[in-house]
Order: sequence, then structure tokens, then C-alpha cells
Amino acid sequence: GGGGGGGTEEGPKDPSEIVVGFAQVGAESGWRTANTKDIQAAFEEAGIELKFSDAQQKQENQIKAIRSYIQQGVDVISFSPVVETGWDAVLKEAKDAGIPVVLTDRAVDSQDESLYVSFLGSDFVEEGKKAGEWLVEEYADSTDPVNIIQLEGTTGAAPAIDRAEGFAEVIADDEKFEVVASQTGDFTRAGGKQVTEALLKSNPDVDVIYAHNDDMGLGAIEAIEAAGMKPGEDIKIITVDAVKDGMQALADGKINFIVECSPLLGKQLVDIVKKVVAGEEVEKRIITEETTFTQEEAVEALPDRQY
Ligand code: GZL
Repeated sequence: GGGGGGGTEEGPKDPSEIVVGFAQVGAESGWRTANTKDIQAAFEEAGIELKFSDAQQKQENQIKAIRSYIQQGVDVISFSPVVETGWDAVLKEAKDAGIPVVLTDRAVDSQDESLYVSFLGSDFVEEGKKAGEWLVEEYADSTDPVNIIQLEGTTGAAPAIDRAEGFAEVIADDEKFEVVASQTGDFTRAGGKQVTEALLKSNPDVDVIYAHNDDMGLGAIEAIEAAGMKPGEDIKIITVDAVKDGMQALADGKINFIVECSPLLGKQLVDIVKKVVAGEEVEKRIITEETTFTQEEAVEALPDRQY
């Protein structure tokens, strides 16, 4: 209980008394491991106990973790929903238990917005649009067809759905752009490599690969080189995230453009938790700041990249 007078009035809790349960997606990508590190460091720094679980990208494991946090009576539950659907029941259980939920990174498709107090993360449709805008600019002077392979993120995940939507919206304006094949690589390097190997066989004259994250783009680079072609030249590559390995490939000319998606959500999540526990208002939707990188900009930025 906090300080202050007797009775039921609880003063604001000291950070050392707050317990947060976090259900992470998994460790599928460089982005995810950077996100985990940043969140754990932020709570360590704030002196707030963080219970942490890794769901290996399985929704049922995230639901199990959320249920265990409810059982343990944590003060706040936070998680990054691996897919958009299927959360209403467990979020209702948290609400009935009086435990506020903060979404980070990915969204849920719940119609009932009372099931979470805040959603902190990027605007993935905007990220897809930025990728499309670079492509439109890059091919502005050409009238030849531009054949695109799209490497989708995890099926049903908000970033996969939205990055495809934003990209499609922008390239729809010019019929020279055609997505000749689109398949999920599940946000992993291995997935990106396998899918690219298969799709290059069935689509030999591909101009561009649009990968929903760096890791799948790095897998595509391996597949393109194995096929005796030059990534970044014979086939241009656009990715999203801007983690160190992606930025290195961009600086090396193997990727052509990266749309940043910041994994550094830890400090903002700590602030939201403190406000929620203190009974203060929090914004329902907090969109993270992020930019884009060309090859030249990657050379400049690489030395200072934190992740
Ligand atoms: C985006 C995040 C995505 C990253 C991938 O915020 O959900 O999941 O883009 C990660 O690298 O796997």
C-alpha cells in the first residue's frame, strides 16, 4: 500500500512496489531482440519489476502468459499481439480482474477499445506508403513494367497487413508496378531466404523485392547471391526496420532503401505504466517517431546506431 492516510485511499505506488507482466511475441528478428532488450533495460532503470515471457511467436503462449499475470495479480499487463485477432476473451478476463492492459508495437482488432488503456507503436500503413513512395520515385522515368516480389510478415500480424496495404495503395497509381508474387516469410531470415529461392524460380524476371522486415530482406540477399545475381543491382530490395544488419547491407549497396521502425519503446512504456498505476489519463494511441534511410544515409548513420 502507498503512503498517505489510513482507510482505503492508496497513495501513488513507489516504483519498487509496481509489478508489470510483459508477454513478448518471440525472438524472431533483430527488431524483436532489440525491442526486448530496450524494454527490459527501461524497467530495470526505473526500478519496476518486469515479469517477462517469450511466446515463440505462438498466440496460445501469449494468452497463457497473460492468464498467468492475471493469476499473479500484477499491476499492469503489456504485450505485443503476435496477430490482430483472438484477444477479446483474455483481455476481458484482465479487465474483469481490474488489471489495465497496454499494447505495444502491434495492434489488436478488438472493437471494444475499453479492453486496453493505450497502444504504443508505429503506424505500419505509413511505413508501407514510405516504401511505395521510394519505389515510385526510383522508377519515375521508366515506362517498362516493374515486377515486384513481396515478402510478407507473419500472416495476420498488424505490421504484415498494414505494410502491404500502405505499399499497395501507393503503387496502385501506376500500372507499370505489379506485385507478381507475395508470400509470408514469417519475419525471419530463414523464411525470407526460402521464399525468395522459390519465388525466383517461378518469377525469373523480378525487378524489386519488398520485404516487410530487414531479416527477410537479408534472407533474400542470400537467395539472390546463390542464384548468381547481385542484390541491390540486378534486383532492388526495400525493407522495413533499420536494425544494424539491415543498415550494414544498405551501406554495402545490397539493399536500396529502408523504412525505419523503432523498437525502442521501453522508456515510453515505463511512463505509461507509471501514469496508469497513478490513475492518471494516458493517450489511447501513441505513435513512435521514425524515419527512412537511403544507402548514403546508412553510411552516415551506422556508427551511431544503438541496435
Ligand atoms: C514491427 C514489429 C515487426 C518487425 C519485425 O513493429 O512488430 O516484428 O518489423 C518483427 O522485424 O519481427
